[in-house]
Amino acid sequence: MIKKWWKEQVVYQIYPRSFYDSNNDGIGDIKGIILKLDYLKLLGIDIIWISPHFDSPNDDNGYDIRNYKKVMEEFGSMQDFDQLLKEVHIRKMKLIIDLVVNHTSDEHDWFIESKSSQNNKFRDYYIWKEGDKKNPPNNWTSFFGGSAWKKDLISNDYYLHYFSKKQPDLNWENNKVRKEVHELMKFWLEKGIDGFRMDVIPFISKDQDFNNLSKKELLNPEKVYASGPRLHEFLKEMNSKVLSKYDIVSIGEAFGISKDTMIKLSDEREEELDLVFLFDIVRIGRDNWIQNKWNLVQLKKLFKTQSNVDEFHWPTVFLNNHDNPRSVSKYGNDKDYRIKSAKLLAMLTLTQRGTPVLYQGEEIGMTNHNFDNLSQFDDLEVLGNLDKAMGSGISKKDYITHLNNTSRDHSRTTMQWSSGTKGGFSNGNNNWFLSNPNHDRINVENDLNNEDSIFHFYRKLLQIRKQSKDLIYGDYLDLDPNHQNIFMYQRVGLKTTYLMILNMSDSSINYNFDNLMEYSLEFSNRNTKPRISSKHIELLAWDALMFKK
Ligand code: ISL
Ligand code: CA
Repeated sequence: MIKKWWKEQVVYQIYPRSFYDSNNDGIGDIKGIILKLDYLKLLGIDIIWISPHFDSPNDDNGYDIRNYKKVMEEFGSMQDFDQLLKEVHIRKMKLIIDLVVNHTSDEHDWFIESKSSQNNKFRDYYIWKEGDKKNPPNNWTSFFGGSAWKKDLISNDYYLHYFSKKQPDLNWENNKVRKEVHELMKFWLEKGIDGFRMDVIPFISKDQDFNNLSKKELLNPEKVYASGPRLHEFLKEMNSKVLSKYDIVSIGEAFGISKDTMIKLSDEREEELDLVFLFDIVRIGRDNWIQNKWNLVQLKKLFKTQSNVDEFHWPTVFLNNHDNPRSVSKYGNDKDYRIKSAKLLAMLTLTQRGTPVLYQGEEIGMTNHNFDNLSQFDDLEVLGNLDKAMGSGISKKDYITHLNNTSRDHSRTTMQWSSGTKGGFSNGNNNWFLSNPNHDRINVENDLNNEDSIFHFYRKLLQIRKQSKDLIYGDYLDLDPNHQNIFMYQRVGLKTTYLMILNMSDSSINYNFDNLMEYSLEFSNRNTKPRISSKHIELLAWDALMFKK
């Protein structure tokens, strides 16, 4: 096992728009992040990942970039960014940025040129095809609804867009595009950033046959989009020309990839990417906007698969991000056991094998929002998928019920800093998005003042993790993969073995376990000591216990 700084550290994702507004215009900004760095340092964060901070018309909140070398005006200036990087480094933390290069905004200069005529020298920067009579070139679909092709009126050709029509896909077959990407990466690396999170990176290589998808493939087009023939070649090239020249971390958002692709992408010997975000866990039971039932046995299997590839693979561990609902609402019980179950999820995230990635608000147990009408949503995906949802025979009301479990907007409500108006996110009165009204109880101020809070639980666990290489690098062993409610696993290090027992249910359980007497209790989310006999342990609802020997 090769030791690396990014295996030992913990990442915290910031969605800048919703994090903290320093100038009261209702939009979170870079200065706002700077003002909260001490808070993140206190929590024990090492690496901060910010969602896109580049100039953008914000069709998809910054995942549609108009200019890669300019900061989004609402977020501040390049000077503010440089200041952020400096302040992060002063505090001995690291900063990674979002690299969105599968597509640009349709307002990027390259696209404006590209669509201006068929002979333009930027024409080949994007993917243009003639239609098939009156239809688009093929039946590929966009994740935000409808065809993945849009007809352009100037040349009557169609361009490809896997996401919104304002996010045209770049043509990676073109050497010049790849050079531009390498160059813009170097621009930010030369400033001293510490790495990239790479947006939908497996989609960059397109199968040049552009065949229609089968009915089955249409249900999950990401699986096809993520298996382009030149993906590994493009990543190896990027690695040798750019990444390998800096001591940084690369994390690929690996939406749609197969297990084999995952194994190759993040194999240390292949020199492609350091880490990947896999979606099996965070999207367990998901089918578009529908959340189906799932169970703990399935979940445990997914953890086992990603942890036990071999010593050349290092996973990431996360239960939230800006595209998914809040973890305490999905995996915990955000009603009767919000605090306790959020602490259990903290223990799960911070004691698995892999680099933990936390998401803003997770550390105080922020929950899903309760939406009761379509106009309350901001995400373009909600309206984008409306026709398809209606076409599947459900009512608007049902669609909203589903979205209350699945919408990306749950994670985008503004950060809850205090019990004040709008949760202390901004002092203005024109916020870009909602604050969850439960900010009156759930907020950073409360958590900081209470030693028993979710925040302090994360903080203490992060300290424990930092002090033990065995907890970080130890082997992962699921001791009871078939239990329906209990997740019990070991991390077996060179000197110390850790044992975690998590009761992921609302019931108390008298659990049979033989060798507990050999262990001592290291940390837990209980106020009282659990009763342990030579053969049993009494577990209360949502107990999370860490033992060691
Ligand atoms: O909503 C989804 C698919 O229906 C998500 O799973 C998401 O689109 C997918 O994970 C890719 O996400 C990334 O690229 C998108 C952007 O909207 C997301 O915010 C980003 O994380 C396009 O850039
Ligand atoms: Ca602002």
